[in-house]
Amino acid sequence: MLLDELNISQHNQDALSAHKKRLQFICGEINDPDSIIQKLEKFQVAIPSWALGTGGTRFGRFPRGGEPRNLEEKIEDVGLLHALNRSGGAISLHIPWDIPPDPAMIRRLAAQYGLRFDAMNSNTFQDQQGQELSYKFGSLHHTDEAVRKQAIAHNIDVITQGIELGSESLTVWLADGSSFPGQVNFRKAFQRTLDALQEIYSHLPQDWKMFVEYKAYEPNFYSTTVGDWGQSLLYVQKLGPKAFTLVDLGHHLPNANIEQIVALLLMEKKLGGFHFNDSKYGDDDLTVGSIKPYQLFLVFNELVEGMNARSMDHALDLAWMIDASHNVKDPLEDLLQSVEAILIGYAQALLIDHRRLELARAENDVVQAQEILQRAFRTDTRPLVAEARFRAGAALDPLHVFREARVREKLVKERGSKSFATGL
Ligand code: PSV
Ligand code: MN
Repeated sequence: MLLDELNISQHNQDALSAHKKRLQFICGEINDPDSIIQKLEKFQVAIPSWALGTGGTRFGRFPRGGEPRNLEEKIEDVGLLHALNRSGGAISLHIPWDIPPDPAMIRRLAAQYGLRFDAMNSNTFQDQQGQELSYKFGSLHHTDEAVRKQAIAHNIDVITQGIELGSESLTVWLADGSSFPGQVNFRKAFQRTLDALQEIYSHLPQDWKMFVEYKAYEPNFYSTTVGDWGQSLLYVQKLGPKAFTLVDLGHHLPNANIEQIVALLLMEKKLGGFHFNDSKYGDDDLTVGSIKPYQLFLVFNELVEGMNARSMDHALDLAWMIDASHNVKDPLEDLLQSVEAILIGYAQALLIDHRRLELARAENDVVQAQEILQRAFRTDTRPLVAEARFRAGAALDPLHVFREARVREKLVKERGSKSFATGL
């Protein structure tokens, strides 16, 4: 089994003394490092089952081989990541890209790797083989009631599959929208979508949550029926207490102040979860923190401050997930980098002295407010993140172990150079 070949303890032994020196330095600089390390250890980010293969654009896709050929192998890959960093203890499925052949067996398999099932994702943005009616002109907002019914039935089916896996939430992302002015009546499209979401909501088990994810554009380019956080918030407020808005970092128009959106949704008790990624021009699903790490930090600042204000559990009360497309990197390496970036940003936010920040704000000391934020942002939190991993039995440097164990080469040998993962 590939997991046994990782040799994490040998690597940790070799890297330990250099790590301890770095850790000692930062521990001398900050307050209560232990409580930060404990929080980092607890924080888990779900890995999407559709991002374990190579992504692509409409111009092409360039896989490097060894991609998981079925759900079992996807679970194996997430298990591998989790063994390396002990921070990816959940997997999020997209139906029908990943229909569990035998839910009880799949649940047991995941548990063997220490994984649970995060949000279930429905898919009414593509037509599937054998599907009766097309989603070309939308699903829940469609003018034809029969199409809406088909999409509702699919979402209910996804909930049923999720119950068997032990998931506790459904994420609905709709591609519904229009590409040309005049194509849809905004008001009627909203109302039809709301009615359909209400129907789906009524099938949620008592302890389930429903996340309504918004996106500014793509695949439609003129309007999207759940296009921004305002529209998502309208839906979830009307739906009820089990419905929440989901923020995907890549789903905003350029320069949107995402941290402010997060702060207000959290205040309204309507922030449900997160899809982490990064982007430069649009929703290009790049590695978390690769383009705008300061934005990621500012988002975490609002999350930490907002969750503390409501005495929320950072690790458990919101759904954390990566949603990216790995076009030119090895997907597993990219996911390791993404989880690392999330933990670094979270750790930096935990360093912020919120009491002093509030004082600076009260005195309109803009310079001091910036100093406080940037002091935390410019602190190298990597030794804290590595220490949290080390305490959890994972690798001090997961990427190094991944490369040293020649994981990709072994996967290509085992699964072939032409294996193809379902997903993006
Ligand atoms: C849409 O762009 C999205 O962010 C949604 O979360 C989908 O479920 C996912 O990407 C995969 O297409
Ligand atoms: Mn998303």
